[in-house]
Amino acid sequence: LTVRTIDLRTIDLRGRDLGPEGLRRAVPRAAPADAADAEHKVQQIIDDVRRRGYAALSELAERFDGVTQRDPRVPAAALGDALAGLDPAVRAALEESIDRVRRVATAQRPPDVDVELAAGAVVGQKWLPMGRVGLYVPGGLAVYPSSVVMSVVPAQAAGVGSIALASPPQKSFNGRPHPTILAAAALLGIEEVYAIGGAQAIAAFAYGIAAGEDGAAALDPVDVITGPGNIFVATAKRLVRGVVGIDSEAGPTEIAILADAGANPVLVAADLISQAEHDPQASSVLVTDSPELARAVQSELQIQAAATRHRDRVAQALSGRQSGVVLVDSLEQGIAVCDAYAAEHLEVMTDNAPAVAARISNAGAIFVGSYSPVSLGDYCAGSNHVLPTGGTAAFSSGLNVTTFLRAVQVINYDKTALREVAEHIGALAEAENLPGHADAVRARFGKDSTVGSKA
Ligand code: HSO
Ligand code: ZN
Repeated sequence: LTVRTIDLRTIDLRGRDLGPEGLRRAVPRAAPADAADAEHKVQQIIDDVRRRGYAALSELAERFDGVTQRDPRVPAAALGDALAGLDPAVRAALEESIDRVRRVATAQRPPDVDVELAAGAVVGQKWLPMGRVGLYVPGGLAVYPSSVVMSVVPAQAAGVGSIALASPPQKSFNGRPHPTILAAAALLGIEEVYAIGGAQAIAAFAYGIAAGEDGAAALDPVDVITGPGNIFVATAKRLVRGVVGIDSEAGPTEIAILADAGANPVLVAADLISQAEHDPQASSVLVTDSPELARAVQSELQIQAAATRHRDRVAQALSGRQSGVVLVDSLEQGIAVCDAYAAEHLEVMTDNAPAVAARISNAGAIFVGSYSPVSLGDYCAGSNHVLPTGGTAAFSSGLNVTTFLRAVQVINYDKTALREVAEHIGALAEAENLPGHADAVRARFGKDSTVGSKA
């Protein structure tokens, strides 16, 4: 048993008055990935899939996944078999998770509105589901049936009629996605599942695939693609954005913990490790005004990390430049640091945690108090675990029901109500040198109408 020491760096901001931009530079962050190389390769894959459809997919499955594939569609029987073979304890856990996530997602649905601005002047807004969505579920090391739940349930709660799922073919499972992924899909009633991985899956969803010569049915293009993935998946999503909608980019996972002297170092260390175990690139950040807590957490980390199953991954993640302890003068400054960092997950373990949490502006999700660890949110809280990373929480949201809805405004004025604003329309149309706009209103009030003209 090789015990690697954890080298979690300390960033001491005490006595330093950095503004928001200074703080953004000071917080631990991975070096930005160089996407240029991936971009070229990914564009070639997208073009190839667009041009040659199933033939390209089959070649790419051979090349990247080492499987021979004629039709990537997973047959219904395989989904049924996977569900039948699912460990009952895992099934019960998934069912509880589905139930909780569904209750929250359903409640998230924003109400339609109708505003009567004047007599006979109504503007409404209604939320309509996307017609068809494509959900990507990563394969390889990370087999996350919980992520199937997190992607599918909000789409179902939004009322999306057509949901397709793609996950990489696995050599060890006859070229199908991992059976737990298939079982989770089956549990959720998803029937359209494809064994397609990487950038090729994103291309297939964005552009669709024509029916194959040897009987493979057409894969219809989708309106929105969501789901985490590696650099190739993320790059492909970026390249097809505009053709389809995409969710926010989910990179390596992050946890930040804002804690004061009263926090339990055993719990803080355990939670930092819990997300570090995902990936050597994962980030674990402690923000505290207590040097004593920082010291206690550092020594707890050595003990706990040595005993954890994925100790190598954990040690790498905690020792990387993307992780660290940030020492601050006050809770005030701690909050500013957390906002500058904009963590995917932020735990608040301070005195009066709800009040402190309420003052946080930037985080993908906020976990309040000692009994709301990120692991709870990953599986069973009822919140979603597909969340913005890399600071993007400052401007984007995790998966939720609105990811799969569009707001459509509905305008309904009667003649009197239109006449009331006709003059304003005329004035603005003239100011923008678009007299046809004013004419279109005037036409409604008779041929010689001067409605809307100032004269
Ligand atoms: N913490 C991950 C999600 C996950 N955890 C899946 C366990 N399984 C990113 O939020
Ligand atoms: Zn996790």
